[in-house]
Amino acid sequence: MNTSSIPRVVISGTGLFQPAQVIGNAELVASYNAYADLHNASHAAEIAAGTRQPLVHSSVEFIEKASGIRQRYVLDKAGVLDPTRMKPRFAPRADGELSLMAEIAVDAARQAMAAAGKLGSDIDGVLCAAANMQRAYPAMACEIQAAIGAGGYGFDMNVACSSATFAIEQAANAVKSGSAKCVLVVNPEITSAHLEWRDRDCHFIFGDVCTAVIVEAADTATSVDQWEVLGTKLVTQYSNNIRNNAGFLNRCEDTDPDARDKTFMQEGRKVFKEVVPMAAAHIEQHLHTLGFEPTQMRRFWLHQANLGMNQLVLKKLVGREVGDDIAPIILSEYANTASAGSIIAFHAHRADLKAGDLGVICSFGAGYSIGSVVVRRR
Ligand code: CO8
Repeated sequence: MNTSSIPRVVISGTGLFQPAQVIGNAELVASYNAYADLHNASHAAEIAAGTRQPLVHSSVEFIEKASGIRQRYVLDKAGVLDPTRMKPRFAPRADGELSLMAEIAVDAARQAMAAAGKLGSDIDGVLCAAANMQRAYPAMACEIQAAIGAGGYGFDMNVACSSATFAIEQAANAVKSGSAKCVLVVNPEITSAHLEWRDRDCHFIFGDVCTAVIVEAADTATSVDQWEVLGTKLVTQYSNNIRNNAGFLNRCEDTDPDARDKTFMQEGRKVFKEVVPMAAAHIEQHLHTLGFEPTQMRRFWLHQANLGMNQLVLKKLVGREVGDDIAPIILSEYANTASAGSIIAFHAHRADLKAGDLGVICSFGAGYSIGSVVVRRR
């Protein structure tokens, strides 16, 4: 292909759906501790005999010190906080109704479309990219495509916490190659349904949201808020340190569908240690291939898993401590929202940048997977 004919690609709008219900750390810990007390009471004889370890209480101080998370949005607070349930409760929907994942995706998508000045008929590619899908098929993306009146094609993709950045690369490549003109990337993250709320080590980590991004050719973009995609870079490196074994083979393996390995599991400390240097090196190498230094970046919209993790990545990159102005933190309010975290940061913290300002959107998580998107305000 003649490179001069490859279109420039822009992000021309973003959207964010956030649930109305919030769980603060104090009520989360109270619910977990009530669950632990109930669990210990019902296993009192084994605990007394020394054949079972009692569950230990969680603490707000630990959560805030270890992670920086203060609250999370969820689709169903009552089910999560019920110590006899410890998971959200969703009413089943008939096949003819809009599914829950599609419903929150359409909400975020409509916001992004309004911001970009696009109608459904302008969109000819829909990527539903998230850390888990509500069903195997038909693809969520096809349902979302129909609900917003888009044409073209849609497909689902899952790269855990890097689903959004990996999808932005696919969208940018589709526009560059001509297979689509205007792509909706949508990230419905219903993490509350695959988080293990009964595990003290991780019960505080995640929240529900949906983000959406419009990716199109610069010459079709009419939005006042355009971000040229200067480059994208993806990497994966296999690790079992973040894992969820729920899948379609479970019923054939005759395993317990409610066993601990069928929801989110991680070796958090190992992840922290291994991913920080990987992410910093990845961003640095990506910027170098584009002829930039990290210190030229006006803003870093990083994955939102842990406050300390982001501070360390930034320190490695720019050689000093940086504050919210360089690397905004949204996890204190939203917790970890899987692939949506860096997109929430980009959505909420870009209005003050000027034309020509540079920034990096970067995700890191299970896989391991890291995706970076370097943008410049037009
Ligand atoms: N309250 C009180 N004490 C606690 C609690 C608690 N809730 N939890 C653990 N402790 C105790 C531990 O038992 C331990 O005690 P001891 O020292 O006596 O053994 C002590 O506190 C320290 O525990 P840790 O070593 O586990 O604590 P850390 O300082 O490492 O902090 C974190 C734990 C916060 C989990 C931290 O390690 C972290 O954030 N790591 C990074 C993890 C990360 O980035 N993961 C990415 C996951 S996201 C992703 O990839 C997407 C997956 C798909 C989405 C899934 C949606 C559900």
